[in-house]
Amino acid sequence: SAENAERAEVLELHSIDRDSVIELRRGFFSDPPSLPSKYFYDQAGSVLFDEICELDEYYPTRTEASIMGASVDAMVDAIGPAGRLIEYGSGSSLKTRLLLEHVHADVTYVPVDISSDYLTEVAEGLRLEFPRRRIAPIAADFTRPFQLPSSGAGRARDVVYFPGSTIGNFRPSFAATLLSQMRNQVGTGGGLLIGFDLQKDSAVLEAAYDDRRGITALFNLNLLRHLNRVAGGDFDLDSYRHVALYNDRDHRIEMYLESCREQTVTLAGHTRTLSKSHRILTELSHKYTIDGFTEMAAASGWQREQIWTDANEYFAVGMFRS
Ligand code: AVJ
Repeated sequence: SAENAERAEVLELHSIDRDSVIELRRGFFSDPPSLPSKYFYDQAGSVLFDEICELDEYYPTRTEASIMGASVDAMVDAIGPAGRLIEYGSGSSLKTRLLLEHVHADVTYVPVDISSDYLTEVAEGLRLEFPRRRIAPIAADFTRPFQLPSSGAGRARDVVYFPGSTIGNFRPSFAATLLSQMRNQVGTGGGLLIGFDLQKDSAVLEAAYDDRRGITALFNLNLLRHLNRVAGGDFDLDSYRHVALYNDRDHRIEMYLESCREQTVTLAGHTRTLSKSHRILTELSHKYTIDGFTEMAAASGWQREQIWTDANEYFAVGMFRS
């Protein structure tokens, strides 16, 4: 019935929290409109992202994995007999398992993720795979301040692990805020092991974010399907096209969904008009130089200890100390 449909809609709208509704409205009902990248990762989006990682054009995942594979011993030495290895974001990846296989036996692994269901699943899987390792998940949105349980007296240092160049998705000012938050969490002497993507030929970058098979386009459009489901959206998926451009001045890939016609859209209880060719910003992916990233980290209280990169210098993994 209409009443049930309405009740379901209200429920759906409440399947994201109040802060997220406010954040959505603030982004979508301003100009230019934007939508938060975190909505890429529903179940379908996570599957599409895994497919992206396998694409010929998408170099970051395999390059980072090969850097980690080549230098895992040095990384594990740099981590030391840490108190905790705190991973910001999921934690089911190949890179995580590589580290868990090699780090000191007493290290506790602390995955931090916004989705507590996903976190439980990941933790269960890892406990089966690494029965002797302590695994202590924390359900939290790492883009907001959150508390780590105290590590207890006499524990070795904590190290934050932040792979995947996820740091690149944030504007440099907010990336610096996150780096400071991490610095405060681990305290003096703590560590940061972080992956970041490097500046390179714009044709290589644009191909990585606009692949021939159109998987990245599906990934981008899926964000609208997700918002239709959880935030009362009525996006018509057929009337947007995927756009990925390298912005040379700000050193970043910008992903958009471009409206193919004039249309009105409702989201989170409000309605707006999009004109033909109007672009909705869905993702930024910043590309750094090693020196530029080191400077940003230093300004947030991190001293560079070591940088590992690949032969093409496409990607970098850095170890920093606070
Ligand atoms: C997982 C956020 C690092 O920015 O390269 C891949 C996401 N977007 N293709 C990136 C993404 C389009 C990816 N990160």
